[in-house]
Amino acid sequence: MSTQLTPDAVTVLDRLAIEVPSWAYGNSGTRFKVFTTPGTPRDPYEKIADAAQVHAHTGLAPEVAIHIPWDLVDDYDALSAFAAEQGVGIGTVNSNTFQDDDFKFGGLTHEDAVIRRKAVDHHLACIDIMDATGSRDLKIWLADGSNYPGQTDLRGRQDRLHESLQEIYARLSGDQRLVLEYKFFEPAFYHTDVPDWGTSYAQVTALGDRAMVCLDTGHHAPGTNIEFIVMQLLRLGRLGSFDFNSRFYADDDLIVGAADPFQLFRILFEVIRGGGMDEGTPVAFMLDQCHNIEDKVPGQIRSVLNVQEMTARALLVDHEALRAAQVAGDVLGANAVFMDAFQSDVRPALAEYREARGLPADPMAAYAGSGYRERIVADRVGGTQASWGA
Ligand code: AOS
Ligand code: ZN
Ligand code: ZN
Repeated sequence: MSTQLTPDAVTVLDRLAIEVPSWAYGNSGTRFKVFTTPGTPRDPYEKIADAAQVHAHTGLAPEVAIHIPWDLVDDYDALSAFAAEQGVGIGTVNSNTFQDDDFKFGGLTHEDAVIRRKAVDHHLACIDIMDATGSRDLKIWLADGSNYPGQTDLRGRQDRLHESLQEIYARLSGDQRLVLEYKFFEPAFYHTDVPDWGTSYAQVTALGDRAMVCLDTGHHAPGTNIEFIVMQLLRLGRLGSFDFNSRFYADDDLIVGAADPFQLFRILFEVIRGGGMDEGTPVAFMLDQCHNIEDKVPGQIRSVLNVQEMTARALLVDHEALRAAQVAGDVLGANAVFMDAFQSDVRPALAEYREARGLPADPMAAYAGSGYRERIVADRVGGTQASWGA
């Protein structure tokens, strides 16, 4: 069934913005092998130039998230100016307390005040960068945790985490926010210090209004009802951001909407239901992905298009009919209303929507025909590794 977009749906789609992560453009892989891709960026400037291609072809990705220290440069005013020239802005600043030997037993939760100081200072330095780039969000994902029962004092670590976060939070100004991401395993495997949305929620509510939860779609145990968590966090007013990606097994960081498009649809339905796409929404969309074997720029284009397509489908749900069926106890009727929207083909309508905005109807084909890939392959030699592959 090919479907038209309603005027209300168009209004929401016009607002849709998905931040792309700078690390998606670098080489990445697993602990077994990092394959290099010809044309890989050699510095943060080239990552931003690649990210700008995604926005130029889709109109969906006006901001690029950066990661410190992977995107360390001398002059963030210059990096911001370069981004603006490319037609994008610098978005979320992601901290990193997982690659320094000092953080082997944790950072913000560490027993040793000297190490905790170092971890807090890193976050304060990230906020200095946010001041220069005009970024709103500081995103904190912690590798802190333990591998063996009895290895560490679980309770003490929560208390120290709170103290560390408090100091970081106190340094924010204006509309800046702290978003705390949770993950139940890896690199620590027995426990992590922010394993679930409840812990993140408890920690951020203890800080203040500008502290929110970040939900990475790959950070849940198999079978978890992620859309329920989305609903609950929206209901509680603490859903700050998404790290979108998809997984078959565990934090695979594959292209969002590739493994389970229906799950993405269900999540986006709850976002819409909970007001997360309303004007002035506090919910930020971001990708957190790595492209280990596919080309990175088209991998990112595919990803933002998948989010757009599932948003368009979720916007088709007939809420009145759905409510009527729910209230009447019409189980199959309610499910049919929901599935009708999911099974609608919005691709032709979205192609028209793009053309009406001066964008290519088929962004994947437009990028492939643009000559950009050939140019970067010829110009760039020796790309940097983007991440640890997580
Ligand atoms: C790690 O598993 C998390 O998903 C992080 O959000 C992220 O991948 C990393 O911090 C890159 O910034
Ligand atoms: Zn993440
Ligand atoms: Zn992750």
